Amino acid sequence: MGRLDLDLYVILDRTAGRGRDLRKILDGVIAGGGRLVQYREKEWPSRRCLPLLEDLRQRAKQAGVSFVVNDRLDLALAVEADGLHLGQDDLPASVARRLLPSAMFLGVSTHSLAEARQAEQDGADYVAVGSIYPTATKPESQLVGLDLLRAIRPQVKVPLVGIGGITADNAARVIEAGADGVAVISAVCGARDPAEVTRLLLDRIRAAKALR
Ligand code: TZP
Ligand code: MG
Repeated sequence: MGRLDLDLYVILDRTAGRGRDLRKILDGVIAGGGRLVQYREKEWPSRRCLPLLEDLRQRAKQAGVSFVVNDRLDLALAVEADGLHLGQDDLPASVARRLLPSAMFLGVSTHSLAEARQAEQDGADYVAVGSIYPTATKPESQLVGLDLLRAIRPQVKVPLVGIGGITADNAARVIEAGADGVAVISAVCGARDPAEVTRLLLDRIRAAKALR
């Protein structure tokens, strides 16, 4: 498994893109210097996802950008993604770890210290923590705030990624609270200029990391 650059993790979500082609958004992310993207589709059945997913995977590969599939192990395997990301209601991480090729990395969403510890024990390569801020993208997500990041940081060894309501205006605070990177959906998928926002987020995140 190559090293993962988790500074900025851009999640490509069709709904958040509000009708815009995810390929265009991905091209913007690549132009803005993004190094890690995820494909997230909450409505379409797997077969319907596949043509778009294959295109996105190909584009990411050509650009040397790491590519993760959310929720669905079968699709992650089908497109030879670099990784799979699972939540607390998906296939258990321990089971996914057993089924994934060892070169593929595994990420897990968590909302408590106990879940973060369990994810690490189950073989997660990074742990996402959220929702850090309120978000309309996943309104049902538990609001955990920066305090949970601060609590988890000394307790797990794997990298932590903050998620939920993160923008260029608050990304630095997430890094200061102990995250190794931030994950965003609407900040980029909903942006008029995804490349510009990607650049700005990366600048702010890297500046905050340099100060630690
Ligand atoms: N998990 C916790 S909050 C969230 C997910 C998938 C949504 C993040 O979306 P946004 O638009 O970056 O707030
Ligand atoms: Mg999930």
